[in-house]
Amino acid sequence: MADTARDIEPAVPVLWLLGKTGAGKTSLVRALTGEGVVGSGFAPGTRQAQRVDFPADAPAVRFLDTRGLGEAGYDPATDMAAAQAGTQAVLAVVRLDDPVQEPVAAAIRQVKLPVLLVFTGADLMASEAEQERARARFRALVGRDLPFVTLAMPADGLVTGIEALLDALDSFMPRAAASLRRADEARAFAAVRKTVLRYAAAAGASDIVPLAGVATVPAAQGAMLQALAKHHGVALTPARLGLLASALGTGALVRMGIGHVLRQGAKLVPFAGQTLGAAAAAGTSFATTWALGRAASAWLYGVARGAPPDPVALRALYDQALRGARNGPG
Ligand SMILES: Nc1nc2c(ncn2[C@@H]2O[C@H](COP(=O)(O)OP(=O)(O)O)[C@@H](O)[C@H]2O)c(=O)[nH]1
Ligand SMILES: [Mg+2]
Repeated sequence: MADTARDIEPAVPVLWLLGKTGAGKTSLVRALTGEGVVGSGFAPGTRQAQRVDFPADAPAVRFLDTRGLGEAGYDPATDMAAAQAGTQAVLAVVRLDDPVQEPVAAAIRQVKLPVLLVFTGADLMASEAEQERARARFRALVGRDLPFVTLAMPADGLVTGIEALLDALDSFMPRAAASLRRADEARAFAAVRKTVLRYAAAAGASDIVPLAGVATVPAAQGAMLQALAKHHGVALTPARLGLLASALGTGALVRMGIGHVLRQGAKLVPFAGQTLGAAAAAGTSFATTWALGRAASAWLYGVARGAPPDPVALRALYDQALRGARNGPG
């Protein structure tokens, strides 16, 4: 199944957002990409569908936000045909607390594309049982079972359910899901960026006082990893550190005081020469600590979700962060 999906997924897959005005389509794009203005739905009478490219400058995935279904005097037949022809999958956005769902159900019954039901407004329902009643009602309207996820996207509260959505998307749009997952990871890093900066600055300062550096660079990096692991809810066991070290393969971790932990993993030994060279070439402990923090955050993000990034991607991220740090981290 996944292989077939990969074969038919175009370079820039297009996801069709189908739903009534106010269902949460724009909120969903925002939650997935960080872009879009919530509440800027179509004024009744507006004709065109909106497109959102992500990322805007070099799109990896595109959203087609069609006009809200069920508006008085709007016959969606033409728009539906165009969307059907120009997209590869449908995210049908349905608000759990909206009692009038027939327009969306009718549209879904006609669509000949994979459909993922995205129920929104979970935070507005009194209980899980009430959520399930609303979902069952909608399922009965559509007349068949479809994969679904349930989201809460309060305007100024905690957004939940996005990971389940990305997992569901994996099965029919793996590339789009991967690209959106990277965006989610980047936002997760933004939340710990200041922490990483603080530890990198502490490590960098110890370069200026070389004797102190012997103790403080490893201490700063070790403490940083612990802080990041705690943030991601991951227990930093020696086995996991060994995995991170071998995934990075750069030696970033060799500079850490917990080297004895790492040396237990024989895998690290062959990297040692190359590693120390790389660390020296990087110039400052600031840069290597920053890069370690960036890569470790991505790695912990993946570990927390049962899917650590592959070593090639992780190393690319580390190198990129290292280059960035030498020019001042962005
Ligand atoms: N509490 C809550 N509000 C939501 C949720 N999803 C969307 N909203 C709000 O509903 C309104 C309409 O959302 P919007 O994304 O613009 O809907 P669209 O017309 O389908 O694009 C906005 O004020 C959103 O903040 C949700 O899951 N929970
Ligand atoms: Mg909208």
